[in-house]
Amino acid sequence: MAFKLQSEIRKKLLDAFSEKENQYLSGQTLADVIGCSRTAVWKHIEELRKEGFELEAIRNKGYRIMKTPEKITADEIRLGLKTNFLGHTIQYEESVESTQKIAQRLAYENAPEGTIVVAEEQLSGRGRMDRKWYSPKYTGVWMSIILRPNIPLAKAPQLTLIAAVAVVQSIEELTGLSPEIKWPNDILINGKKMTGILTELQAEADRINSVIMGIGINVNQQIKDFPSEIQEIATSIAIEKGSKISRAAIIRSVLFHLEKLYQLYLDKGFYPIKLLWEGYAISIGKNIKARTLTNIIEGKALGITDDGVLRIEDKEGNIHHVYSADIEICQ
Ligand code: BT5
Repeated sequence: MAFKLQSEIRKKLLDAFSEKENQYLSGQTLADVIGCSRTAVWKHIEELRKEGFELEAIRNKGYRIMKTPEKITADEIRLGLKTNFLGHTIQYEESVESTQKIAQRLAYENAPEGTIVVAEEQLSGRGRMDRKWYSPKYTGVWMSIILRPNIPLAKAPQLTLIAAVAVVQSIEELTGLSPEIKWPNDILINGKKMTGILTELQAEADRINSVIMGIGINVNQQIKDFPSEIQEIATSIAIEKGSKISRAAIIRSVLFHLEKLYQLYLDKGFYPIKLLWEGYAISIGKNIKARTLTNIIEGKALGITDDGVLRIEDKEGNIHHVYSADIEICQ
């Protein structure tokens, strides 16, 4: 077991467990190793539990680590990362309000394009329109990416679609699952939401200073890990695949695919992305209900325009262009 923790005492404690993998260590042994009382040992054990360690405590035997938290480290992301610039600057955080906030600050402070912020947990993860994004510790990919594309403001929503294609390609490649995209920003498996994307901008007049692309991927949660209000609508890769998967591997893969698609987009425009996107889109050709901020449009989803705008044909044959909405697919 390899552990990397800040505090020296904690490190000693973990080293002791590490040397005696799978064995019980008594409170007294641990107290001797770290040079403090058994009460202090107990406090550290409780802290470890809070961090996600599963520890067994047996009377007259002592403590044993049954499971370590599957933490991500910046080095683990870097190891085997095949990109030219995405993810070359990594800000790794244990617990944050939202990775978007941190990325916004970094972007404002001129962080280079491709900088990513990754957190183990978000206390106020955000969806669109200030909705909540549940981001429990050690279970998902909660990541914000700073981009600085030289494109007009009106084209910014296309970036959400690029990110969606990148995530689908990664999950397909790593797991063999077949995720689908629900316009504009949801990725579903078997009809349940596995990923959400939030694209935010820092802009002046018609000039984009930076784009903060937030990607939340449910990776290793079980159903019970979701709050009850989303248990019916949410899923994770582990639930669908039946086994856990490395979150660092997902991050590397998403960055790899995203960089390729982003370069393609900057070189050739949105059209090649549109073709890829349509291949994964769930709603196209179906009857849908689109709730925009101001009204509800019902009709058949015809596809997206070359700018990434959703086209819906209503019963009367009128074509509506929808820039932002929540989509419900009707049976
Ligand atoms: C989204 O919004 O789907 C965008 C989510 C973006 C999250 C990332 S994580 C990294 C970065 N930092 C942030 O703070 N945010 C970004 P929206 O389409 O508005 O969907 C929000 C809705 O999804 C909620 O109202 C819930 O119904 C549902 N939901 C919340 N948490 C979920 C989860 N973990 N899995 C599936 N569904 C969830």
